[in-house]
Amino acid sequence: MDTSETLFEQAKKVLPGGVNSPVRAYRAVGLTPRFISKADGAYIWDADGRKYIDYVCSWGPMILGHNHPLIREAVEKAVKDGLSFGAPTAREVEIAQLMVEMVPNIEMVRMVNSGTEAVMSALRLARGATGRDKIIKFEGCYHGHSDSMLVKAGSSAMAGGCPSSAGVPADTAKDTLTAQYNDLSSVQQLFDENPGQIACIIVEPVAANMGVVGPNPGFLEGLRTICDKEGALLIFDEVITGFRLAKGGAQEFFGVKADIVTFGKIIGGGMPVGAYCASRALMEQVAPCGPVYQAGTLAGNPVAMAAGLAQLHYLDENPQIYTELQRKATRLADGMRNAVRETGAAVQINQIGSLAAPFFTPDTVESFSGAARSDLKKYAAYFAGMLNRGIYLAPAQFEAMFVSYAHTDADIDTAVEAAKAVFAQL
Ligand code: HOZ
Repeated sequence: MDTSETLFEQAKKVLPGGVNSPVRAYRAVGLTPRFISKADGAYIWDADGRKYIDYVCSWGPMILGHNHPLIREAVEKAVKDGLSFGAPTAREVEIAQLMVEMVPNIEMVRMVNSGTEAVMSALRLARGATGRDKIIKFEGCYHGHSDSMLVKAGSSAMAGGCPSSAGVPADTAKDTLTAQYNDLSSVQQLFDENPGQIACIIVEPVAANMGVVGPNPGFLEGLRTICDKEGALLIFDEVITGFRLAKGGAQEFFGVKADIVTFGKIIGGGMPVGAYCASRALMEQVAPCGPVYQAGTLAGNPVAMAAGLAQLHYLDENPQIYTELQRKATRLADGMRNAVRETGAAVQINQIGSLAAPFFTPDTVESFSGAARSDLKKYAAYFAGMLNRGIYLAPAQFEAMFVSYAHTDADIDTAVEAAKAVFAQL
């Protein structure tokens, strides 16, 4: 039988680095990646037959846990009617209506196939609507792999040593200005230096691709004020926070209005889906209503829509999920903080809603520079220790831990106990 080791050897011959997405290669932690054979609820199994408690949750979308019966049944039913039509379907209308109802400040939705595509299209819309070329992003925030977003990016781009990717034309990169997360003066300075030229600010409302760093009080509100004053648009990239922090995502959680919101895999229940959403006035700038072109055969794919609808309906109808997610993640973070105190390890635990991350530094982490000070060797040791104890985590520091509705208190306590044992050895 193939093991993770033998599969990785074969994979390296036909896939760059043996993977289809860099962080999965485990280079940041110096191990052989676990090849996954199945997942159910809060658990994931590797090709070697080992079972883990999963705190990656497919990087967020499995908010109800893996293999949820309602989503699986919706997919099975949809598959019987055909896999792809490249034509409108009733389900697209239903999911858009549901999203408009659940998410504040959006009136229209355009479905795409991933968060990367959603962001790329949202930026085009912002540029088309304002007639301006420059955009502001934050160092260490990650918005997928489109050219203009691979400038000082977080996540695996940062962990892999290429936050500003080769292959991005200098002419493209020059229009991406970078500010510091949680530092409004760095944003205002860019507007002052580029008067009337900045189309939008794009931000992860909770920076969850540099570990997890929440917005300081007033930061998101300040971005809103600056955008209003400067005639720029505010884009919330809610690929991670959307439908996770609250039904209405970060806009609802923090009470700050965005002009354009992007979503990713969570609205497909884990299937490849993304969307960008805004007011009618903005969205009617998009073709075929307006001059901003964007298209895709697989956009609104019927099977993906069925999965997404099942997940979003469930979230909509069961608002207690958000209270429970908050409670479980707080239990996890508080438990890990106790483990830090008891072991005397120099570790910070950040948590916002059902997102959490440890940083291996004695100082509190409220910024990209703070996150970047985390000891990456210690993260690698922590990762290996946790994996050996049956806890499946993101194989790089600059990612988040995701808690799902399927995690039980016992699952959380097992992770806390594992962390305590690992912290004691750091
Ligand atoms: N860097 C991505 C998550 N933030 C990785 C996703 C993947 O490899 O699947």
